Amino acid sequence: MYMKEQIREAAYSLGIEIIGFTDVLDYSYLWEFMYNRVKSGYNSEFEETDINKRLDVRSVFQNCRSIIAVGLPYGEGYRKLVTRTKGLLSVSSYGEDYHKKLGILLSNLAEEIKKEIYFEYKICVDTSPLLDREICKNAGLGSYGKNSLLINEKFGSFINLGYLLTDLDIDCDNKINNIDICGECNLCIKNCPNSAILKEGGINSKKCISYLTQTKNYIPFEYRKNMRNQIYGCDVCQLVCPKNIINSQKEPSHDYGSLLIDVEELMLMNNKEFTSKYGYLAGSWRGKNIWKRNALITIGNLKLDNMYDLVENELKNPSDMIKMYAAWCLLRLNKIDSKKTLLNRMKFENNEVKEEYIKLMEAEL
Ligand code: B12
Ligand code: SF4
Ligand code: SF4
Repeated sequence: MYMKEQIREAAYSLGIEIIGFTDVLDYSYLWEFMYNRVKSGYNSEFEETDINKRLDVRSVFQNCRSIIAVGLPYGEGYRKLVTRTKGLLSVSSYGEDYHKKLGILLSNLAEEIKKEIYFEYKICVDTSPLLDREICKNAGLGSYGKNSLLINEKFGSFINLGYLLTDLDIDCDNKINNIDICGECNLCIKNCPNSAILKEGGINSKKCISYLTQTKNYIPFEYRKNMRNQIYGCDVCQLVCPKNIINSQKEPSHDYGSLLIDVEELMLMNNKEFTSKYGYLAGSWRGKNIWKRNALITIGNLKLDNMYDLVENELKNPSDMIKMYAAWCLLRLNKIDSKKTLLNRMKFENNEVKEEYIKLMEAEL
């Protein structure tokens, strides 16, 4: 049997500081929880809809016998950036896409192990149907907070998760226990801008700002204000969490200034310019138009009046989605002028856009 201490050493030599092992492959103990979550509408469209697939590791790698889980810390020393004029990306999207970074680390780890023993494996980082956090929790990487993040004792919750599904027999320390690490604290619940965190812990994804910045679905008016200037993701429930003090007290490992987004420049970018400037970021996966929609929400929320004309131009955008959010933004910037403009534009629009303009003009925004 290839020993986990040898694997740990190989991992440390590659700079992997958070590592654990589990051979729990059957997660059907979560079936009812997952079913009720979908029934309550708390799931997001980014998830596999077949619950059984999500709960059986062998649906992804049939010969799986054990899992080597790792955490990659990010955002060292990050403190929230304050701005009155710019958009903001969450710190998880700073620098090179973590899917790529973790994928390379896991592949290097597998190569190291292969020097000792031949084995088969599959790399999973974020995009598999499996429950990354539950697997990593069972591997001992951390415990859940009420905000639903997996919190590591030494590094807090600013860690991304990935793992190797392997056909190795490893002597694992399994932990299917849920330790309460929050106690009476409820800072994340109190501070969540859109009240997405449930009283009992866990989140309603449909209300989470991180979800709203990524979804292509329609965003209800009442949620748009709470999105403030977020262009991608949200960090609030992690930044207020006392378990992350450890992180905020560190010296910043980078200048995080590139998380501030010039919304005027973003509004004027074509697809090629967007890909060349932001394509390497994890947060760019939804493409330019979703960022542009979020920029319109930001301009409306920050009341950037100087951009009125630029936004008005977007009423001629070929995308109905952009037109509708431009209309919302204009009404936030100048209700009287924009109402006249929208009424004039009605004759050029299809029924869906017209109906939205009417709804917007009648709403208290
Ligand atoms: C879909 C998805 C989202 C959705 C839904 C998130 C969610 N909470 O489910 C949205 C778009 C909202 C999202 C947002 C974010 N995400 Co996301 N996301 C995923 C994805 C692809 C699936 C998550 C999933 O299956 N959720 C389903 C259910 C089962 O999870 P759940 O409702 O939270 O329930 C579990 C726990 O919360 C807990 N629980 C439930 N109730 C209670 C009650 C109490 C009291 C406690 C203590 C625990 C607890 O037990 C449940 C069973 O495991 C995973 C990658 C993956 N394949 O797993 C990444 C993943 C969860 N996301 C990640 C990250 C980093 C984020 C963001 C921080 C990004 C950002 N900065 O904006 C935010 C954080 C939002 C938050 N508070 O969770 C990381 C989490 C790392 C970590 N340390 O936990 C993951 C693991 C990606 C990765 N591989 O690194 N994400
Ligand atoms: S990521 Fe933001 S919106 Fe989502 S649960 Fe955390 S604080 Fe709330
Ligand atoms: S803020 Fe408090 S309640 Fe929320 S996850 Fe952190 S410790 Fe738990």
